[in-house]
Amino acid sequence: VAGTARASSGADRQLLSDLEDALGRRRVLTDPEVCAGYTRDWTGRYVGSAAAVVRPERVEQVQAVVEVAARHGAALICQGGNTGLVGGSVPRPAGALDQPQIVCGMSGMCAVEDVDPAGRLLCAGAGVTLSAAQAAAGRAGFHLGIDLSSRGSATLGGMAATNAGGMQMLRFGGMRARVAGIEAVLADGSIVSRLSGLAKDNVGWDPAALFVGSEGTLAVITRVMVRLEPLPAHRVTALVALASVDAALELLAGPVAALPSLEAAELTLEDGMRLVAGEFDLPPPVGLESGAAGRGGRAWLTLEAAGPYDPTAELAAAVDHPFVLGAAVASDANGRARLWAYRERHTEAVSRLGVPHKLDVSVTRSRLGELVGLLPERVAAAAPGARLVMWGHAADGNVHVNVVGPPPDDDGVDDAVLRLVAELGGSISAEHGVGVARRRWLRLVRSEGDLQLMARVKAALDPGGMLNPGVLEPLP
Ligand code: 2HG
Ligand code: ZN
Repeated sequence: VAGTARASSGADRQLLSDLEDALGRRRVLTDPEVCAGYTRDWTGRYVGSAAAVVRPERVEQVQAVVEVAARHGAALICQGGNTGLVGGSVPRPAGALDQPQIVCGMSGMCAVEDVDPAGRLLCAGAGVTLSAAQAAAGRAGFHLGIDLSSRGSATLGGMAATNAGGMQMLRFGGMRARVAGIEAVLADGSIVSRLSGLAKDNVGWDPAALFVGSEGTLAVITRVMVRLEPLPAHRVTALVALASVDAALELLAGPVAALPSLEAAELTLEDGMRLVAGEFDLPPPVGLESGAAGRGGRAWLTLEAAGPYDPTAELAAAVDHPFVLGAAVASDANGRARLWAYRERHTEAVSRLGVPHKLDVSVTRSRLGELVGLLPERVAAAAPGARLVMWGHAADGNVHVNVVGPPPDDDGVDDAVLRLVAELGGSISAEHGVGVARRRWLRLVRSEGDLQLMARVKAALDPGGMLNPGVLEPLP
């Protein structure tokens, strides 16, 4: 039964008792109701089956789990906040693998261990949530330079494993740029640790470069060291309404891109804004009823600027443009949160419509307008009558394409969207990773040589195929 511990066979019972011996009973969960929270993903599209969920609190306990898993030929699926959207942090469905599966929940490794103001570094257990890390950094006068709507649950380990991007990527980069060091347990139980905090250390390979973005397939990340940025004295958010996506992109490519203080530039569209406002009883966003809407409806940019001086005037000047239908501006925390809600609550709003097909794609900035323009007809052709909601990190050329309507296991619309993106020279995964969801399309954007390289590194580090089997592997 999906989501249920399946301690049916003698081998499984032995696995459980070995895990309990290694970790203590309270760190090994088998109750089906408790396990269900770990075996089902946030969207409900991916549901798997696990023999047990384990919750280590120290790196030695992670080593013990790895050792037991290796002895039993079990698969180990690491999970942070379970906010991933590609099915990579929940087990595979019952019967999909011929190994028992163990979910390794990392939220017990939840200590922020060090904040170093001089070195501008924060070191924490892999299970520390982004918001806990943000709070610890904030108390010392810093921020992490990375922010996601799922900050309350997403963990630093999960964000590193998936190379998360988010809303401030245009200014500070994604996790690959933010991670300064890492500790991880390999499939043979050995520990790799590169947490010296040295700004310069050029002795050979960088394990962080290998493990960030490896989606739990090469090692279990147990500690993460991230870079910090000084908290800006001023921060201002603007929600700017425009007559069309083309107008929004024109504004973004011109005066907005030139703003030295810009930290976020997010695009939302009329259908999504109406949906969010309706689902959460928010007042209509600025500009919803103003002016005439262009092809594809109105569009909004959520812009954020920050710095040592007040950037309000330069932001206002940048959006003083005939295309702008209206703008709302806030610089206090509550006012800013109210403006951000229209953007941040898209994921939640779409989920209320049903189980969405989620495509997280990117193209170069110069082709973003073309992509957003073509998507409605391609989606309508592949899935007549389906509802398409799009939004994204416009400055990164990243669009989140959500389609509600087709059954979860019908991937015709996924195929149509990803083929369009590949035609435009884009990527089938901008920031959510590959997981199991994008396996089928890896060959659209990676050569045989690339895939061989990945397979060889995987075989060298995880010869028994223990770590997140299936994830990041192309379908035959
Ligand atoms: C966002 O930017 C997240 O809102 C989630 O990456 C995207 O739900 C999605 O499709
Ligand atoms: Zn995103």
